[in-house]
Amino acid sequence: MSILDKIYELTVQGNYREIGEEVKKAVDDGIKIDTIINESLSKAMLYVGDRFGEGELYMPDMLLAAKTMKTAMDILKPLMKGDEHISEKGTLVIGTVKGDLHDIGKNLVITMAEGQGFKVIDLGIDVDYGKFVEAINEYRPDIVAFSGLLTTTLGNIPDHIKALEDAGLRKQVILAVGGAPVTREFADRYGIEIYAPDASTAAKEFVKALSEKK
Ligand code: B1M
Repeated sequence: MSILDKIYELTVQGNYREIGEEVKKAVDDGIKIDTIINESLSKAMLYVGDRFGEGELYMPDMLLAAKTMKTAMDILKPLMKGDEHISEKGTLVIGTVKGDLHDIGKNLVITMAEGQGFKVIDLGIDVDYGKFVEAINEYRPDIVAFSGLLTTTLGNIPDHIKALEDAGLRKQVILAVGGAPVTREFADRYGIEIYAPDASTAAKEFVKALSEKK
């Protein structure tokens, strides 16, 4: 079994005790961090979610898989930040939308954006409308990103945008959105400038949007 397959299997099994050792081995073998995240960790989470959706796995399985992914990311994240040639490109404010507690994908977006040299303000999960407004006033970000994993709470995104409009802040920022159920059509419907299906694309789109702005 390849090391990437092993990491995938350990994540599916929720084996947070052994994942660290394998991830370190993969890094020592020269496997790119992006590859470990995209080919093993993210794919494993997708698999676990699908089995959960089909009733074959249960909530504790999802929690263990999430804990395993977090253990792996705690090892990978500092290695990504170690890139010394990176300079601060801009400021990003990001949060998971109101009513939604999922944060693994958001945290990956943060890791990738930081890797591209962004200063990131993480508002956390289940973020209230006013919190984005406060953060824009305080940090004057270039980009504000919403992460949404639940179809039920995606409907809160227009209310997040309305809160920005009411505060007169909408035009001051570039908006971005992502998360498993989000589509380009969804972003277009609400005039959100950036849609990204995954964390690497998100970071690339952030860089592109800033270079077009300047
Ligand atoms: Co939840 N959950 N969950 N869950 N969970 C999903 C999302 C689900 C699809 C599982 C399923 O049924 N198949 C389903 C949603 C169905 C739907 O609405 N369509 C679901 C459900 C139903 C629920 C609960 C309601 C379950 C219950 O209580 N009955 C509950 C809701 C709680 C709440 O939020 N109010 C719940 C709870 C949980 C846990 C707490 C157990 C745990 C979250 C732990 C945590 O986040 N700290 C959890 C998990 C782990 C999942 C799955 C299995 C994995 C999510 C994940 O971390 N994926 C998930 C199944 C799935 O997604 N297929 C599921 C890995 C991560 C790397 O991917 O988050 O998609 P993702 O992020 C990607 C992209 O989407 C993108 O980049 C990331 C990296 O490439 N991206 C962005 C994300 N945000 C972005 C922002 C951007 C750009 C890109 O900005 C520009």
